[in-house]
Amino acid sequence: MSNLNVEQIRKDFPILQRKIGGKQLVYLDNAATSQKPRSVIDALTGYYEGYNANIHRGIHTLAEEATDAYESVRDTVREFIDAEHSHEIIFTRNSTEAINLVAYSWGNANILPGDEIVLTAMEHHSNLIPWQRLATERNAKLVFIPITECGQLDMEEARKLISSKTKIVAVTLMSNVLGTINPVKELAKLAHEKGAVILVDGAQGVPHVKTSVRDLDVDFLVFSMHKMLGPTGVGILYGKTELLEAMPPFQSGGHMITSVWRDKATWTELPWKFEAGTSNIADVIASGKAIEYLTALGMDNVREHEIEITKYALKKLNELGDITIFGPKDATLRGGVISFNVDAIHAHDIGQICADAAIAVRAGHHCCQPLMRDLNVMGTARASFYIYNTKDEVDLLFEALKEADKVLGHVACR
Ligand code: 7TS
Repeated sequence: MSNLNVEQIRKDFPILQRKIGGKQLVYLDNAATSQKPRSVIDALTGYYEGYNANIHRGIHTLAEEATDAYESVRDTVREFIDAEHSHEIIFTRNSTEAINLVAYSWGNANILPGDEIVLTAMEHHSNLIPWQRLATERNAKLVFIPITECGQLDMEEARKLISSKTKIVAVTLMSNVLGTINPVKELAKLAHEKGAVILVDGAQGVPHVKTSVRDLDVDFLVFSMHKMLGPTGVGILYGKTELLEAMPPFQSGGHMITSVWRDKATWTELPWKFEAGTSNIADVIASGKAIEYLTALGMDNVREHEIEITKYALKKLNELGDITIFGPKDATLRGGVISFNVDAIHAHDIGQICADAAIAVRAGHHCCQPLMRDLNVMGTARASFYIYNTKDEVDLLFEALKEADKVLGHVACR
């Protein structure tokens, strides 16, 4: 048993009381977005009802309160990922925007024709397409670290592919399809040995695995608050000071300048150089509550709970005949994401049958079309867990899949 009191945790999430067609909601789509605790919801209304004002601009009380609340979250984030300085934390809209910021700003300043950008075969489109565009514009080359039969990165290949031509390695901390947790510390070392930098896509990893940018020695880390109990609309870009300082702004306009003339302007310092326009104040403030919630639980406990539930789910789902589960077999090598196909049943049909049982799972390509091609599938069904999920809910998923057998006649039970 993990140290999480799941029964108690569930009481903090109003939506988990929801019934669909008279059945209790079973939410297993956490890799898409997590649910939000009462403290996060209250922080949103607390801001709008109590101190709604634009930040950094006014000297009135509301503006000061809003600015303090917003800026204090920067430090909360800094501490959560063990960054050295809070000016290394940039608020964006989501992980996608954070990656685009780096690909545009760092990429255009550093990538030259013939340079190589090393990605992996398991990247989400968000950590692929910005690099494709950059490579096309700069006449650079994309190189992909392949995946082994066990769904892990082929590190022998990685050692060969990361070379003196490599300028950046951009890799996911955890796959949103396979669940694989990647050895980013080792990849950071390989990149640095060749004079390259590393960007880690933490959209799936950071919500589930304790992450220290200093221990991993990564140059850029991105993640999205909505996948870790926070509201939508807030992404985080962490970057090492010297890299961020050397980078030109991504977007420009109000708030990111010091002096402006008719024909030119000078940029303000970090982190505001990268936060043009009015920020997503309310959602950033509420994001602080999400991090406080996770910190109070303890990220080690979060991980332990997920290993336990993933181990149970892998065992239970394997009791179904004709099921293919993708990714590492060992729950300690993966996060709480299980993609699977049941022979001859379309993933969308599985999703629909689960939905009829009030179970939310996802079906499709999960924004990983190249990986789907490598796996030789059109798509998969996917169940993904978080702190409030229980083994009973896994049992309900199992029952729904058996129901799929009855309805569609293809699942044989061992
Ligand atoms: N990177 C990874 C590994 C992801 O899983 C996702 C979203 C993103 C980046 C993009 O995050 P965003 O917040 O910018 O949208 N993944 C998923 C998913 O698996 N299902 O829905 C969204």
